Amino acid sequence: MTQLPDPRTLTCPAATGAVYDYGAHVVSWTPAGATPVLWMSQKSDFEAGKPIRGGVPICWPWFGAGRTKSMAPAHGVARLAEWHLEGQTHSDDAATATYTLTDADVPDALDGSWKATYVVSFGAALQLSLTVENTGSTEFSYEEALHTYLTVGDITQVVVSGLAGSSYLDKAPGGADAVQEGDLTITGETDRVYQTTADVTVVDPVLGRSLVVSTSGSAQKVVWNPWIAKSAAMPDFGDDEWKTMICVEGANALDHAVVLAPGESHTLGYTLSLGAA
Ligand code: TA6
Repeated sequence: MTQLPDPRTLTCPAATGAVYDYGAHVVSWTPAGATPVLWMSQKSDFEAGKPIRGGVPICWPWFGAGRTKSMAPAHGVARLAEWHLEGQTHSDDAATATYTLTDADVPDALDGSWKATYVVSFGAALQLSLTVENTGSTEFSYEEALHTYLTVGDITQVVVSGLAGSSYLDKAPGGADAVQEGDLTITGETDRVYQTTADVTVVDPVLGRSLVVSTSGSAQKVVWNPWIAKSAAMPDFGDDEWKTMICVEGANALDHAVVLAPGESHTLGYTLSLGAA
């Protein structure tokens, strides 16, 4: 397998970040004066053809095994493709990179002609924007998620707020779909697709910070922690790494897949920022 070249590092007075052209995969973001915010497995692969276990995988044009529950590779092809760097900008407030990918690059992604544009902005907040345009003459639909891995001090002490009252699909073994009552705490394998557009806050008393996830053009938030057994079953995930991570994703999946008529486009926006301690 081919080891990836080093990621691009983007720096400005407000933050530093790193992103691979492969998958347009953001692998780190550190606001000025803070500790790194994105989580990365110490056992992740960094090889063409394999997913990177951490940072912000782009899940597109399907989520998980897709609506048929038989799609492969998991979470689609965008995170395994070589995106094209179209440009970079630097200012005091943010360093940005703009990537594109088209049907010419990944012809088997979906039936149709399309162009994806992904803008990454490393500043006091991490701002991500995934726009897909239907450049063809036939309608198509797709699922998507920005599958962000967050570093926490101790998952058993984390409180996730902002989900109260939202219904969720529970994908964990033995899970039952329900409505979230109050804040969410993680006490086992947690794999939930919440129907909500609200901000979600991860309160981390150990690191003394909170992380706020805001989205636009996203019908769902996905919250995932693999806990003990699933962590042990993943070769690119350390057995004890579940203790210091949580995924809070912005998504449009399942019955909230995006449908684009010819000429239409859709943007999924994801903003991660440091909140109060
Ligand atoms: O977003 C949560 C999830 O769908 C989990 O079910 C788990 O499979 C996770 O994504 C990781 O997926 P990956 O394909 O990166 O191993």
